[in-house]
Amino acid sequence: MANPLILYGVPFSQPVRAVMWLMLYKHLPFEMVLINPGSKGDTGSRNPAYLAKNPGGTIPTIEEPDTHFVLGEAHAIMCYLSNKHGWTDVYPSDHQSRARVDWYLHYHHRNVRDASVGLVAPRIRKDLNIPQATQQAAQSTLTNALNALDRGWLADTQFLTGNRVTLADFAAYVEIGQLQPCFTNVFDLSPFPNVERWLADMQQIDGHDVVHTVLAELGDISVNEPTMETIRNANKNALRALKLKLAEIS
Ligand SMILES: N[C@@H](CCC(=O)N[C@@H](CS)C(=O)NCC(=O)O)C(=O)O
Repeated sequence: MANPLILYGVPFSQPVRAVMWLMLYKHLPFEMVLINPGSKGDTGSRNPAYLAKNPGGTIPTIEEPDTHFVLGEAHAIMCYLSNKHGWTDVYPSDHQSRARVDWYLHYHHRNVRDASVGLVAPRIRKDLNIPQATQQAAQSTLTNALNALDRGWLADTQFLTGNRVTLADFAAYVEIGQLQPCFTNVFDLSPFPNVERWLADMQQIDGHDVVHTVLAELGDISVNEPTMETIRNANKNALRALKLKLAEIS
């Protein structure tokens, strides 16, 4: 049997969660190797050993132990795995349907991803010292993106690109989902009813609860910001939950 794929990252990272969720959803066994974003330590994303794998120093990265193939960027990873394993349910083979998924995946980076920049990272990644003006700009970009999702992408379909869940939905949910009252509770999503309906549907998708253990553990951070110890424990408990799930699917 081939050695399982390695996923470098931490469960708290949004793009890491997107990749984790896809692999759990498709029952692809993997091993998670902890890499702390922003750290220069032995297990840090800015350590030379990790930078040799991913020069940008970001998580996630995957590595195939048998071929030594290494790949960074969550969306590139999700597309690669879908192509490799023929997962055409989540990444359709029809050119136009696939192009719509790609459309969202490209759109995501400077739009929906700002949920983390504007609302979550400032409370969790104090080391980044994200300026107030950047946070405000990111919140305004996020609001525009939520309007686009609510009035456009999700106006007539159950999921972002149609009536089946695709890579686009995994990528979007890990950003928007983290804001909900059941998790960090840092943004009012009630002005976006189609987004709220979609969030509820995404919660029913296999793997959701395991992947979001870290957020359930962290709880509401809207009033009191979590300590480093709380964040570490949330990641630890999430890893424990992940290991149990992986033992089930391996
Ligand atoms: N576009 C990248 C974004 C990855 C990213 O920003 N990851 C963060 C953690 S959520 C990171 O690794 N940051 C490194 C740092 O803070 O030095 C992807 O989707 O993989």
